Amino acid sequence: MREDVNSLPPIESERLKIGKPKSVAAGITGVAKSFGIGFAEAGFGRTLKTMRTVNRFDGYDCPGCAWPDPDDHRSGFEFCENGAKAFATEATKKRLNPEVLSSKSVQEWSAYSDMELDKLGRLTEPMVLKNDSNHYQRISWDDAFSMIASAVEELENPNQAVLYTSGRASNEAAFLWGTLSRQIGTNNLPDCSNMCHESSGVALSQSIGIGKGTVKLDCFNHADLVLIIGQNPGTNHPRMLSALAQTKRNGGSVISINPLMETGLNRFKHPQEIFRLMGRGTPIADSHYPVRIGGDQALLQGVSKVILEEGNLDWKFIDNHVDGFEDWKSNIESLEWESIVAQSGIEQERITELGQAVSKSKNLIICWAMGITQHENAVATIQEASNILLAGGHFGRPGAGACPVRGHSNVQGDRTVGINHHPSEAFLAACEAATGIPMPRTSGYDSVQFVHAARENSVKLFMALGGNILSAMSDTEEVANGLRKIDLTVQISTKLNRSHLVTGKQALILPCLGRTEIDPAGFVTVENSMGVVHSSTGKIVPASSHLRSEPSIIAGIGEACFGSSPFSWGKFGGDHDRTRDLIESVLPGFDDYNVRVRNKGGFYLPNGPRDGPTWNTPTGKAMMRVHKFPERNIAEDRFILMTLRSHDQYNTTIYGMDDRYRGVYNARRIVMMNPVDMENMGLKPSQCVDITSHFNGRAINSPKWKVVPYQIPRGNLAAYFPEANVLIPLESVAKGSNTPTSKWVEVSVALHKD
Ligand SMILES: Nc1nc2c(c(=O)[nH]1)N[C@H]1C(S)=C(S)[C@@H](COP(=O)(O)OP(=O)(O)OC[C@H]3O[C@@H](n4cnc5c(=O)[nH]c(N)nc54)[C@H](O)[C@@H]3O)O[C@H]1N2
Ligand SMILES: Nc1nc2c(c(=O)[nH]1)N[C@H]1C(S)=C(S)[C@@H](COP(=O)(O)OP(=O)(O)OC[C@H]3O[C@@H](n4cnc5c(=O)[nH]c(N)nc54)[C@H](O)[C@@H]3O)O[C@H]1N2
Ligand SMILES: [Mo]
Repeated sequence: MREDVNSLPPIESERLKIGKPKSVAAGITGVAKSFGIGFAEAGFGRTLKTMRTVNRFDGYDCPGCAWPDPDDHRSGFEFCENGAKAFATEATKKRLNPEVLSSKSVQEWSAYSDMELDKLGRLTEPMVLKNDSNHYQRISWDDAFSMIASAVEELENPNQAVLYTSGRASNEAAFLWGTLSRQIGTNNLPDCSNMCHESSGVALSQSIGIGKGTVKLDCFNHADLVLIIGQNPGTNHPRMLSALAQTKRNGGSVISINPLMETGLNRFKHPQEIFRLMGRGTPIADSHYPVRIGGDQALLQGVSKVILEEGNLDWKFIDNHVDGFEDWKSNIESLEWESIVAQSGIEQERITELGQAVSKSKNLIICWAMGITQHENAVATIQEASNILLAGGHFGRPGAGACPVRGHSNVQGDRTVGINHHPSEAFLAACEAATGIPMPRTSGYDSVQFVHAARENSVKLFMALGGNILSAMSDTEEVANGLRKIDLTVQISTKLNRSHLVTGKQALILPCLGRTEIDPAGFVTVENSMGVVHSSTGKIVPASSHLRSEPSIIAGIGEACFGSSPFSWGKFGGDHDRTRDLIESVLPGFDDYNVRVRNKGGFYLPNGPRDGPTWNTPTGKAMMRVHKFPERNIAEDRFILMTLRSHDQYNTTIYGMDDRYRGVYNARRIVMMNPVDMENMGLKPSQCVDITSHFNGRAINSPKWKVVPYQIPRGNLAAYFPEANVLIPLESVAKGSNTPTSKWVEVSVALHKD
């Protein structure tokens, strides 16, 4: 056992510098940063090539986020500062070759910070960590595949295998991955969306019969009101700011609902419109509602109260398309303003203003992301948002609808093509017919259930198609305990991260091509946040001649495990057209996949509420669902902590130490606190505190966080993940979606004593 491998990043003595939060996003600094990062990591030639081809019709899909590109035209450069960081870290010239990787033990590597691990560069060859060793060593592809085949053979039951997916995997890779899992005999397919937009999928499926958003990019040209709830687009979806600027230019309004006033929502300078960079930028949000963390359900119910009072509802739409209206109405009417105000932290007058704006809107878009989905009451909150959209009839016409803004660039596509721990019978039956493989019918584990199972010794084989489950999941130490009990853990990945160090008894690293790189099997395809399926063609020479594409690695594992009957694995992986033919034969909406995806910009998947509206629900109508407030009793001396992203990270990949827009420099182990709360506790800026989380009688302590005074509601705190994940108890999850409550952690804070 290798318990002495650090599952948490080391606590470094960071020289925190606190500046002023920025009032303008992007602009000239953003452009300079984009090029600077590229040149430093990837060099001049590779940078220009990656920058010229990203998000072009014939180029590759930016691995940064799932925000769509325009349907009909593309500018010379379709990327943002943070997209540039994402492809520069992939196109980097640095290599972590077998000699370097095996020169240190996993214990030694684990003393490196997450940023240092990433900066070691691209993995170049398959590596194995044997159970009698602490050093990775080289292994051939064939031997690696045989090891996996033996592990599969040794399973006492197929549900001891778990196949994780991170949302960057292409449709082709994801479809084959799901097929491999089901041929092993399990639906144990946890994925990053379990920690991300699962709540949106669950909520929207119940309310409107599809677990996806219902708007197109062009809708932002026609909306008269866009609500941005619990999302930080300036950092995480910077290209979205161009769409919002367009809404504004066309006379629409944008309202931000967020405990923090995030940079980019106040002012934004379009980085591609170089001549406008010197101006003051476009103001985006017309107003800002500093809701208390977790107060959105109450706020939306308050908005609903106003809408009902104003009476300006789309009665015809409600009559024709909506069930549950009367129940919703009486629930909302029964709520007291006093508790709405107390829960949301927003005054009644301000909620009334917001409600009136929503009530007047003819074309309303509601956008949201992690500030909503990672709460105990996430599903309820999203359904309140969808009730508001239904009351105004904001479906089935351009300029309006629901817009859950996805994270990973293909997380939506992965789910569409079968990365699902409880797949539908229709999908399984179609897969069975197309592949000849008998499909398992019992539901599998999601990410949280996987960790529980691993801790209970019920997992023998874990394989990950990308990602970093150790650091991305809640309760880091418990995830580590689980991983260590597994016989074999396998990472298919581009870069080393902590999940390669905290491993099972044996571990494999299978290095793969990234998005930016030339794949001899042709282009792959992805689906963006708006349901457009399009191609992605890598353009640069691969980091190493030993790398294989993800589909070819999966086909290699499949063949080693199961040979070529009934499913001829050997035919896949070398020609992605074939995999697309298979997907077409299984899934509705993919007709003529290989032809239509070669059209400029790809094609839209069918979307009932958008195209009809039609509703794939048990009653054939959309459903207004009713919710009470959650019971919450937070002691006086406790805080609610949210964990979020800095401007210099991509999930668990740390690019740099600054959070420029929030004015936090050179440090990540910080906690943002309201200055009045600081004063009450006698805390000074940069002072060190210990944080303890509390849940159902369990306490988890995490030492040494530096305090940053910040405009955040009183009683609320913010810290960065993955560092803060250790504080989030595994049991603290969203009702209905089982998503860790990364934005709601009850904590106490005490001065750190050395
Ligand atoms: N550069 C960059 N881009 C990324 C990523 C990245 O790490 N870096 N990650 C990608 C992924 S996978 C995802 S899912 C997305 C994530 O995109 P976001 O959801 O924007 O990411 P977070 O940093 O988690 O920010 C959540 C926001 O919600 C707010 N918030 C927190 N709690 C509440 C609440 O209770 N109510 C309200 N109204 N707001 C709240 C926070 O203040 C913050 O502004 O970004 C994607 N794009
Ligand atoms: N506390 C807290 N925790 C969170 C969140 C939060 O807001 N707060 N957010 C959650 C969210 S929204 C998400 S989506 C998850 C993210 O969870 P994951 O998707 O598991 O994590 P990432 O950090 O995105 O994974 C990064 C790793 O993917 C690998 N990789 C990169 N590119 C490729 C590729 O092209 N192919 C392959 N095979 N591998 C590649 C690299 O090895 C890299 O180190 O984290 C969740 N965790
Ligand atoms: Mo995400």
